[in-house]
Amino acid sequence: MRPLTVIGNWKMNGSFASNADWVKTVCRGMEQGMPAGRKYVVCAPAPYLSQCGGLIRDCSLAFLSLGAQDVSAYSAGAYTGDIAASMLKELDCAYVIVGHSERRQYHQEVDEQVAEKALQVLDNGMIPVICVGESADERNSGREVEVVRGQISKQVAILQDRLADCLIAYEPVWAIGTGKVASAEIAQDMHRAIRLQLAEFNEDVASHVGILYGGSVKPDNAVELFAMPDIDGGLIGGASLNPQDFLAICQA
Ligand code: G2H
Repeated sequence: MRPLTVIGNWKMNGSFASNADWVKTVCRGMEQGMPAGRKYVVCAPAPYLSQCGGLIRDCSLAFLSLGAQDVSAYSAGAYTGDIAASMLKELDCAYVIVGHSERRQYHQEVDEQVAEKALQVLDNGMIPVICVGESADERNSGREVEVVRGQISKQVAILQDRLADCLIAYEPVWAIGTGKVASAEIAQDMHRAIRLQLAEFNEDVASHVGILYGGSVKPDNAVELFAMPDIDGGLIGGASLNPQDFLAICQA
């Protein structure tokens, strides 16, 4: 049984004051009781990981963890501005997003690099959240499955069986921050396609790997999405900035 995982991705938002409010509000809400067997993660911007890690530790809820939004593909050395996976581990991160479409779009990240980042995360005892997804043009020309298959096959080639310890996030680029959520059926179809592709490689990996949906998830569409058999949770951007909306999605 795969646990439902809900990950908030604050992207480049926050301040010391608003982060403290957010974590306190979410912890207070979660202390009232949450559905059993789920995992919740907040991915804060790198400069705030230490602060958020401390706040999360203080509320000591076993199901709430800290995550980062990116990591270096290298372990250490002359890579100005990069952050090593070992450093994220020291800051108490348990999850790291890799290959988000905004990294691919604005920083020209490619699949091989994304897989190398995932390896760094795994080697340091954390869980990579590997993002894949097609653009609007790719879907409109009927190539969405081919594009996502291409992204997944590069991950399989490099990560092999270690994919069983990763999460995959299907985030159609046309649904990210646009308010255009993929219907639960469209999302389920792609999640199924990803799982079947993984099963071609290794059935065990396919049945273990959690596949999250990301792209304009809100409290009012989360229930339907999370009810789908191959959707194992969500990666939440805009709606995770509001602690009440994040709590509502976590309870969906
Ligand atoms: C997709 C998602 C979170 P949003 O990027 O990663 O963002 O929910 O704002 O579409």
